[in-house]
Amino acid sequence: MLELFHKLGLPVDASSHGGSMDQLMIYVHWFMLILFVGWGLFFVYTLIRFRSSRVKKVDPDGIRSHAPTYLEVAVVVVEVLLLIGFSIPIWASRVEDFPKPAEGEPVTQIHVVAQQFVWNIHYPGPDSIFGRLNGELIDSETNPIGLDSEDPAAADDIWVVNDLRVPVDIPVLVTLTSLDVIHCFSLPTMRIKQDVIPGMEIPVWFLPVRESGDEKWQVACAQLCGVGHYRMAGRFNVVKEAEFEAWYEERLAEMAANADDDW
Ligand SMILES: [Cu+2]
Repeated sequence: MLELFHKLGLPVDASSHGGSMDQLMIYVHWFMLILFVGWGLFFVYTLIRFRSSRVKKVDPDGIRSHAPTYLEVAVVVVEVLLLIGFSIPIWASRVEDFPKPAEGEPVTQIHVVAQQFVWNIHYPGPDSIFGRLNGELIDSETNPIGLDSEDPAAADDIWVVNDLRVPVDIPVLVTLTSLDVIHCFSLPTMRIKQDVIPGMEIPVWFLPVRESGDEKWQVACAQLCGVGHYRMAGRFNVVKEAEFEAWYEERLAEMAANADDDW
């Protein structure tokens, strides 16, 4: 069944929790198919059963059978089952299992600053402390997140634009903020979709369980956020830990070189 959905365009699932969400989606689709076929057949039945050549006189009392009530109750029972039996437990496990970097768990921490029409991504570096951000320092070319280089915690920080990279098999904890309007942080291959609201810091997490390799994965915006919304898409790569660290060092050196140029 899952294969059929993949053929129909469902993205690959490379996260630890994606399987349960896909399963729920498959149940919902089966349910919709049953309802669609059921109501469709009933509609055709009424067209034939109550055609004008057969029913000459309108019956003001209408239907007397209790079958529709029972059917409606059955639909409600299935919907409640999907909600209480599947959706709420999946949501609860997502919320309860939040990674805890404060307790020493290995976690990739990322701060994503959404902006019309790019994803600015801030990594705290080996000290795991995000350097201070100052809105007044924002420069779309040289400092899109307003990182304050005076703060010692900022010394090992890096920022990148539209290039989200994370190591495989380590939980990723993302804090989402917005510079302007409401955006939506969407990682289809991680089954992650979270609105980004100006003035709020919203956490979201996932565990990538396989590398992206040659596949083109995206971080996309799933809210119509302006005229350039269509191009608000970045690359999203899940790589080996060593590969991630090499990339990190490279970017850190590049940023240091750029900072020297400014002097
Ligand atoms: Cu957007």
